[in-house]
Amino acid sequence: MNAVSNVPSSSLDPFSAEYRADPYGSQAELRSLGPVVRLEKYDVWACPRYDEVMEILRLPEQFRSGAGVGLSDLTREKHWRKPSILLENDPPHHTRVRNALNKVLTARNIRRLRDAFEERAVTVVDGLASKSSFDGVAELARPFPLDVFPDAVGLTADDRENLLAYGRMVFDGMGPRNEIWEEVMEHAEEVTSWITAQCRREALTPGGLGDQVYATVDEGQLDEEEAALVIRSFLSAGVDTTIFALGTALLCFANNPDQWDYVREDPSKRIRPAFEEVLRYESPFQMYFRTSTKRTELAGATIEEGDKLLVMVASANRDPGHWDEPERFDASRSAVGHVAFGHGIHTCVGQMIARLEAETLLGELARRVERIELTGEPVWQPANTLRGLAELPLTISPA
Ligand code: OVM
Repeated sequence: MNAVSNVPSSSLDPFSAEYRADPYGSQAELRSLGPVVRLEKYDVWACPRYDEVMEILRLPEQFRSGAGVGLSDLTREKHWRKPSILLENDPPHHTRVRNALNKVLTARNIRRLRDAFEERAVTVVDGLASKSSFDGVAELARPFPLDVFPDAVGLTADDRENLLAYGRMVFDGMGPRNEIWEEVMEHAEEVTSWITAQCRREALTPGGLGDQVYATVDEGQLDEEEAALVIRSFLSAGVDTTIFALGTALLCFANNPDQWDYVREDPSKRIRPAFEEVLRYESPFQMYFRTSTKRTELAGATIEEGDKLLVMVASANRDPGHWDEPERFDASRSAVGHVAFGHGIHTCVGQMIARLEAETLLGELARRVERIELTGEPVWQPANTLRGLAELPLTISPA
């Protein structure tokens, strides 16, 4: 990497406790420095503005994922797990896997999950009726996805806490080897072998999404090993992200009761766009990397082959160069164009499931709960690339 240039640089560490204490302040600082900022500590290029984030995500041949979407270069360093054939892969192999998966995650197929999700949302909200106060993460945001999503995939094992431990390994493992990294990797071996066992065809419920992935093997689109890795991707990407999205959604509405009133006036129409605004305002997957495949210019900076770029999607989602009053949570705005699900060939393949989870759980709450109020300080989970709540003390009043 060429440090001698007019590109601004910063000593800011996006994987530090100081950064996490005020991520949006730090992101604003980076955005004001320039479209591309050299991060001294890691010798990578931070891209905190909307336009460059979009440009990078639109050019997967120039800015590849196959060298890893974390800080380490998988072409040079051994990864803690076998790389994902979706997340950490490039065309043409990525394209074949993605096409097979698109046949499974169709709108029609996902619509079929709705009844089960709705039923579960009713049960979860029923469980709160007798409680004067509760933890919104432990009692709402966490149990709901942890139930409905693995059920949809067809997971038969019941020790599902392993999914939480694994999710943390996957997302925190994209950061540097800091304290968080060391802590979550402590049980990597046991958790990984549990996950691997759950991804076998025999372990999955017939007819579930996982079983349908295996059906593409019978049609010759994937091989057995690829099918197992695709199911591993479901279990990697589909749990923590939705738990964090639902937790921050509750916080957004607790902090903005007028917005909750607005949504409650017409939940069936307003929940979905409101959830997009939650994702814009508090993107669960805040940042990840791409690797340059050749020397190129990006917003005036010379990027060398092999350089890592930090794609700061959460920052892009609050870029005042793109959004009107980005610091305001506004459930009535159109958050279309947010990049919380990414953009381009790697855009979140599970986004329709995430939206269905949000719509069913938040929809049930909107119909039954007049007010969501904080009873204490929310606690953010220390994490390297995700942002979300570990605890959210709440009280609710029935409608
Ligand atoms: C995967 C994977 C893991 C984490 C995140 C993700 C956001 C995908 O294993 O494919 O997408």
